[in-house]
Amino acid sequence: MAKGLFITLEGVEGSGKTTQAAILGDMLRQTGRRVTVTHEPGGTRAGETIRAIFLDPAVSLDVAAELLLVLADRAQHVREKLRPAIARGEIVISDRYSDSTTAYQGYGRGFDLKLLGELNRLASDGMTPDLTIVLDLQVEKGLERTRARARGTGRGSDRFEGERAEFHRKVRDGFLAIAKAEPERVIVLDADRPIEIVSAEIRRAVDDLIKRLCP
Ligand code: Z5A
Repeated sequence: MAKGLFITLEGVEGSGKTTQAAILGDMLRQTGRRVTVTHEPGGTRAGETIRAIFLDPAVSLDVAAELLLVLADRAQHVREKLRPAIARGEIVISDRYSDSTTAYQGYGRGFDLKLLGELNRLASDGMTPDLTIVLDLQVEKGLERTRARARGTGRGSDRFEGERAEFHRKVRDGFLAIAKAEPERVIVLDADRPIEIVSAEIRRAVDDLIKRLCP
């Protein structure tokens, strides 16, 4: 049986994570691998219920409640979906994971990073990605993309779209700091380029990972 792998995509809103997760999933399936593409918050029945509360700007949430919701979502996601898929030898691609908690609730909201490290370990049951790809993009460009999408699809704004640009800049800096601290796990790609160029770079990074971990 092929060895399971865990890949996460991270970055600010509108950086292209969802688009790239789908493309990567399709590319890997074409090579005969079994792939699960999933996301946080969400990815399980409990998670989708948490997501609806979490993203609804009309639901008032204290920042501590916000943090505990993403952790509850992750605890369920890891145990119900991620670990079983990896144990079956699949490649799991998650659109956001623990680094989003560090970036949004730590760098963005100001929770203590050491405390978040402990909480992330509890929620993730110690499950760390084999590879994390941060899609790096200027905050204003990401927000422009999501506003254009909202105009096209009628999709409403969420809890974070209403945050000031300063908040999103801190989040972006958070992702870059995580990448600097863990260069063996995290790579940063410039997301301000055409979709096909970014997906080709992601594919190269994933092929290298597969060669390294599943020779
Ligand atoms: N959150 C948290 O606070 N703590 C946590 O621990 C976790 C999450 C796990 C989830 O929102 C929110 O939860 C998130 C952080 C918080 N909020 N924020 N900010 P979500 O799941 O609804 O949304 P998102 O994760 O932020 O993703 P997004 O807005 O959907 O953006 P994306 O997935 O990165 O991008 P996309 O959907 O692929 O692309 C956006 C648009 O840009 C779309 O129209 C594409 O066609 C277009 N696009 C994509 N790539 C390109 C390129 N290269 N060029 C031009 N246009 C492009």
